[in-house]
Formats: sequence, structure tokens, C-alpha cells
Amino acid sequence: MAPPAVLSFPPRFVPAALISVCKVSKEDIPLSRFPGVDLLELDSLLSEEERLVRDTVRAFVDDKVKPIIEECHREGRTPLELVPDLGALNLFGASLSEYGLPGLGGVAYGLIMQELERGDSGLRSFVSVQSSLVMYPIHTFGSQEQKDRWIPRLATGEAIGCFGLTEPDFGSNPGGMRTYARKVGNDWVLNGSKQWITNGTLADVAVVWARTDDGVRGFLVEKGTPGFTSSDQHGKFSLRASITSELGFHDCRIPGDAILPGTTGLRNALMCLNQARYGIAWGGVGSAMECYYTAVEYAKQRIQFNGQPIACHQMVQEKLVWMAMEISKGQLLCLQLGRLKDAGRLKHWHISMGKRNNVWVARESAKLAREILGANGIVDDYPVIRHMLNIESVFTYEGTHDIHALIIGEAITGIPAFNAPERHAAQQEEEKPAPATVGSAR
Ligand code: TGC
Ligand code: FAD
Repeated sequence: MAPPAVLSFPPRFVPAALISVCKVSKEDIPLSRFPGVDLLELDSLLSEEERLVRDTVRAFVDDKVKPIIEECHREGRTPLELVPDLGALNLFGASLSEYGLPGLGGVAYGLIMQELERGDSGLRSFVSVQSSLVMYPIHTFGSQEQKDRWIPRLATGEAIGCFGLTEPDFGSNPGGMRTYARKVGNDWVLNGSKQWITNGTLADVAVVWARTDDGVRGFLVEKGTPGFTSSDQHGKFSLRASITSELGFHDCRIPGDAILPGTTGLRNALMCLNQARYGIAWGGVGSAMECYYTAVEYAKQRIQFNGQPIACHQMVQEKLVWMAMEISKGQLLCLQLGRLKDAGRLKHWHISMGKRNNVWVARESAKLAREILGANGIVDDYPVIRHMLNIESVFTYEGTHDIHALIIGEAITGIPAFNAPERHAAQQEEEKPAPATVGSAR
């Protein structure tokens, strides 16, 4: 059924009441084609291939993601029905070139992340984890057998992976990890736990980082291995369309060849993070673009005082301008990161600049857009509140905003400022609060 002309603007701006009056179901309304946010004609700096990749993923997000994502977020469910399409579009491991993968350059890869995160940060996470944190380490540090076994299945989405670095007591400081892999005969025996692991319960294979007698090494642990448990973490108000899990290893025996042979220390895990953080820098722009676009359209249509749209007020315009300016700067930053990556000159602290700045821009943009939408800013008829909640996870994971400040600070000064001076055990004992005496409280 062709929708009435009044419904020709993007569906998210059609009030639910209007839909029921016109007897048009949400599915019947033509899906919008996001026009992009490009105040500086940055499109002219992209190659034809880069634009094609971006536009393909943009259309995929409009056609397949947007119609279901609010429901997934409400239900706290990963949109697994999208996985075959993501695989068919070659969005898993898109920067690899073996096994029939497209071997895209850094900018094209980044644009994929931008568009996916415009849809939902959890969806971008799914693809980031699969590509940067599972396929990348298997490809870079794995044996030929490991690559042949996993890369083709991960590329199609037939297999799902997860990345276990964070532990309950070691988030920003993964170097303190307690998970231990002990060599027993030809096998390895793992003990420990990981927390906050994206896709942990879904994963067919977990890339697990563990301490050994020879330093930190990476291991592939397959679903169903005795002694390997996983359970979902509940109560999340953020990234609800993405599963987050705990992993447990209880005398978990894995074969000797489950080690990623090319891993030699924590730096290999951090190399994986570089790939994922690079994608997040672009993803932040995508999230901010969606919030900005929603706010502009809303402000032009929402009438208050004298029949005027709220966009006519200086204070509203200032908010929109802040978003537009910061998005434009974020886009330029990403583009330069991508060009440096392709030239082999990208440093890890460059990536920190991108992750830190652009996720902050997305966070601030979500807040401003929510203000502009007034009460409508808190309901999921519009994507803003979902992005606002999601970005809290993104602000924290893959290195918190402040950890990235310290990474950049170390690059500038040459002085690492992560560690406060160590406190002695006696000092810690002294600082413990005195036990409360029964009946002493007044
Ligand atoms: P530090 O002594 O500084 O470094 C240890 C070794 O690693 C080298 N290195 C790096 N190598 C490659 N890339 C980097 N970014 C690197 N940073 C450091 C370093 O040169 C050293 O090498 P070597 O050969 O001398 O041993 O390590 P540290 O223990 O002091 O920690 C440094 C710190 C705090 C920056 C780091 O640990 C850190 O980045 N912490 C944040 C933790 C984090 O980001 N976790 C993310 C978990 S995964 C996740 O969140 C997935 S979310 C889902 C999604 O992505 O969508
Ligand atoms: P903490 O390290 O305890 O930090 C708490 C606060 O202290 C932060 O504000 C931090 O900036 C500050 N702080 C800590 N140290 C310093 C310092 N030296 N100087 C100044 N400030 C400091 N991990 C994985 O391994 N795999 C995954 O797939 C994964 N997915 C995730 C998905 C979600 C939804 C979330 C929320 C997290 C995920 N994580 C994952 C974990 C994530 O990487 C960690 O949460 C993150 O590294 C921060 O660790 P933490 O939460 O323990 O915070």
C-alpha cells in the first residue's frame, strides 16, 4: 500500500497516532535513505570504492537494521537474524584479503563501522568483535590450521567469536590478569574468569588471554570444552541489543595446539584493541550523525510559540551547530587516521585520539539531541535515547575516556601516568575502616 503524502518524510518522525489514523503499518512506510552529514564536502575526499562501501552499508542499516533495532533494544536481544546478511555483505573481517575476503583499506573499513554504529552501537560491537578481536588475532597470531578452521566460518557468520581480556578485578589494567594457563603434558589447563565479554554465550570460539610461565599468551577455547562455562550478565541499561557475558575456566583442559603460536605477551592483545578502537573512532561519528540528523529534522518540524518551529531559536541552533562542527572535526580526524593506517604510519596513540574524541562527541551529541527532542527524547519512537544509553558502554570499553587521555599523555610527555605509587600491605591494613560496634550508632 502506497503511504499518503503526509507520510513521505522519514518514518521515525511519524507520530504513532498518525500511523494508526492513516491505517498504515510501520512496515508499509518507505524506509528513509539517510542523506549523511557532510558540511565540508568530505565525500570528495573519498574514493569511489569507499563511497560505494559506505552507501551499501548505509542502505543495509536503513532497510534491515532500523526496522527492528528498537524492539531488539527493548527486549535485550542480539539481532542474530542479521548475521547471514552481514556475512554475505563481507562485513566480517572486511580488511582481510585471504579466504575470499575483500581486503578493504582503512577508510572503507572505518566507514562500515560508522554506518553500523549509526544503526546501533551493539551491532557495530558485534562486527568489531568478530572482525578485530577474533578474526584479526587468528589471522595475525594463529597457525595455518587455526586460520583454515576458523576464518572462513567466522567470515560468513556461521561461527561467532568473542574476546576475553577483562576480568572482574582487572579492567583498565589487564596486565594484572589472574587467568592462568598451565602446561600439563601436551595440553594446557586454564583456570580463571573473564567478565564483560561481548557475545560470550553466543560464541563458538573464544579468544582468551591468560598468563603462562612465559608471559601472557592467547588461546582459542571452543564452545562445549569441559570446564569452560559462560553466562549472560543481566540488568544492562546500555547496549541492550548486544549480549555481554562472563566466562569461567575451571581446570579447563585444551589441546597444546589451542595456543595462538604467534602471541608472546600482553602487547598482542593490545594490538587487537588497536584494530577495534580504530573502528570505534569511526563508529562514534556514526552515532553522533544519527542523533544530530534526528535533532535537526525534529527541530524543523516541532512547533512551539507563535507557530514557529523550535529550530528558529538561537539556543536550539547553537546546539545543532555544536554537533555539526564536532561531527565535521571528527570526520576529518577519522579520515586522517584511515590515511595514516593505509600508509602504515598509524600509531596506537593516534587511535586513542580518535576513540577518545569521537566517542565523547557522540556522548555530548546524544545529550544535546535528547534536549532538543524534549519529552520525545526519552522514548524509543526516536533513536536518540538508545544511542545515549549505548554510548555509555562505548565511552568505557576498549579503554575508558580517561585511560586514552593517559595513553596520549604518555606519547606527549614520555611519562606513563597509569600507576599511582604502590601502597604497602601495612598501609592498606591501616586504612581499613574500623569495624562498627553494635549499638554504637546514634
Ligand atoms: P604497558 O607496559 O604499557 O604495555 C605492555 C606492552 O604492550 C605494548 N603496548 C602496545 N602494543 C600495541 N598496541 C598498543 N596500543 C599498546 N600499548 C602498549 C607496550 O609497548 C608493551 O610492550 P613490551 O613489548 O614492552 O612488553 O602495559 P600496561 O600494563 O601498563 O597497560 C597499558 C594500558 C593501560 C594502556 C593498557 O593496558 C590499556 O589499554 N588498558 C585498557 C584496557 C582495554 O582497553 N580493554 C579492552 C578490553 S576488550 C573490549 O573492551 C571490547 S568491547 C567490544 C567492542 O570492541 O566493541
Ligand atoms: P575500571 O578499570 O575499574 O575503571 C573504573 C574507573 O576508574 C574508570 O573511570 C577509569 O577511567 C578509572 N581509572 C582506572 N584506572 C585509572 C588510572 N590509572 N588513572 C585514572 N583513572 C583510572 N572486555 C573484554 O575483554 N571483551 C569484551 O568483549 C568486552 N565487552 C564489553 C562490553 C560492554 C558492554 C562493556 C561495558 C564492557 C566490555 N568489556 C569487554 C570490558 C571493558 O573493556 C572494561 O569495562 C573497560 O576496560 C574498563 O574496565 P572496568 O570496567 O573494570 O573499569
